[in-house]
Amino acid sequence: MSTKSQLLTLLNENIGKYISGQKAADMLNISRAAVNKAATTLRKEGYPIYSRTGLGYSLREKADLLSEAAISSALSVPCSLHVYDSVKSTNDVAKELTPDSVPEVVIADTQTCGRGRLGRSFSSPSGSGIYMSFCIKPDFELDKSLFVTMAAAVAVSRAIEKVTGKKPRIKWVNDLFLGSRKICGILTEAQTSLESGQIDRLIIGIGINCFPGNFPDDVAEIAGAVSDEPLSFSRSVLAAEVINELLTLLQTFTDRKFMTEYRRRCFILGKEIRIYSFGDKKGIRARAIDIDRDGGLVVEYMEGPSMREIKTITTGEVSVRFE
Ligand code: BT5
Repeated sequence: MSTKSQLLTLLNENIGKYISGQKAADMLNISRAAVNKAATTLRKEGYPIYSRTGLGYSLREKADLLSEAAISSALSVPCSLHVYDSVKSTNDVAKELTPDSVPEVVIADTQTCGRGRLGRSFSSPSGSGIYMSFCIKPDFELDKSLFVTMAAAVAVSRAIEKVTGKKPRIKWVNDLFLGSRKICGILTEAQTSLESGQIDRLIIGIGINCFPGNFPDDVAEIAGAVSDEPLSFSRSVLAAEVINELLTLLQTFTDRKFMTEYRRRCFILGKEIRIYSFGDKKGIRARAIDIDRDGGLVVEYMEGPSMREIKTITTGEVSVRFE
């Protein structure tokens, strides 16, 4: 645990009381300067830490610490948890793990190199989101990987709904929205054995903006949060619910029953969209009609050489205009 998390844990355990800098330093076995630095950083991240000369530091209300203990206590399925303050990318950490009898789950408070698809970056500010990756050893073939992303979208939606009552909507294939704002992205990566066509490991990466975060300008234009009110729910409880929902769903997802819910939550069906093939900036106008058995998006082209033709797309990007 970092000094920052240690101090926050200590203050959380002593809500409303002042702990002197010296006492905190002694208890955490660090210098007073390190305590002061950690308190300043935490305050910048929005934690309500007060300091008074002669009295020390105090936290007025319980802070939302993403902690292994808090996540474990809300889990209802077996898994092996790895919780960090900061990593480059939880997907990269998860790739180094070997799932044995139970899935491995890596969770971080912030990522310094969070990834989206196609080399895009995923902004991962500290104190406001959940960045997590599942490393599982699946017993299905590579062509089911698209379903895994879709199952994850349904599982995260269920978890958010359970914890906050909000109903996220899915934008095919891997984004969750509340209103016109993206609140979650999912990146599934596979390591396969060429001989068998089987997946050795599947890494399912999920990034959720829980509360308003410190985003760069281009991301701030599109990103939203599960709740606009900081600390209105526990990130640890939401992380645990995502684990509960996803690991439960993955036990039966090949029966495709969850697809009915995916379709119901998918807000682009019936809407005019633009389809961007890789590298194409202009896109082509189409209407989203359905999602087929294999997870492909069935569209009717509204312009270009395929105008009025109905086709199924399985990769690429769609955008939709919000009224
Ligand atoms: C995604 O890619 O949305 C997949 C994101 C997966 C992130 C998780 S976090 C845990 C795990 N570890 C990782 O390193 N990754 C996974 P894509 O559909 O390509 O969307 C990327 C685009 O979303 C960017 O180009 C931005 O426009 C936008 N974006 C970036 N950060 C965002 C954020 N925090 N919230 C909403 N939109 C964001």
